Amino acid sequence: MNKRGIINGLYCIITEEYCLGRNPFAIAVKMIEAGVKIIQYREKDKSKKVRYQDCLELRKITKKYGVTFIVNDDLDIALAVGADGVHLGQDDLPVGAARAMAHKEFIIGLSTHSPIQAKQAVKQGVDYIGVGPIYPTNTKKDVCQAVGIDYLDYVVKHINLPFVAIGGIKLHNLPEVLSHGAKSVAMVTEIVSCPDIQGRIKEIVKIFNGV
Ligand code: TZP
Ligand code: MG
Repeated sequence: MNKRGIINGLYCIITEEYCLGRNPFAIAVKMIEAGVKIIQYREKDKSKKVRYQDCLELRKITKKYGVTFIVNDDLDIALAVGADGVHLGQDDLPVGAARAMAHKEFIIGLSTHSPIQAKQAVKQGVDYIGVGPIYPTNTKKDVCQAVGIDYLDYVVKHINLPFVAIGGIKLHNLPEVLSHGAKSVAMVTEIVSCPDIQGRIKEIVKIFNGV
């Protein structure tokens, strides 16, 4: 797989707790049927064994449809299930250590919350960065304060890396995020907590397309 351009459009993150009691695998299929090309698995409270089993199943589904599959935090699980990449946080395994264990095409993403972290991410050789939280969100329990659109503006202007804007992004503020130069946007609750996942994704895609 060619890593360039992989971070583009809607980046969906699945966390079962926010899925309104629905099966996360069925939700993944709905996302894919609606045209989503990248899915991240993000579970903070499940056991490692369950995370591994979930990821095995999601890898099967995403592979069948040619969808990029990223595992949050767990490099070992990502490698064990043959995921396309891992998304690391500032306190996770350092990027260099992760890179040393991964194959050439493996995608490594890193959450960043400040210009300093973005510049370090460039030096560390990540494939993309997360930029946020742009707006306040309750989805990430250990989250730092919202960094606002100013940090997005900084990244657009100064950082030559693919990036995904994240944090509190909803239908109503998506146009603002896109108008500031984001080409990829990650959402958790706006999608998985919507009763009509496919309808919601269609609305989001319309906004991406400027319709
Ligand atoms: N990283 C920064 S904010 C966030 C993560 C994982 C949570 C985003 O969730 P939501 O529901 O889209 O605000
Ligand atoms: Mg993390």
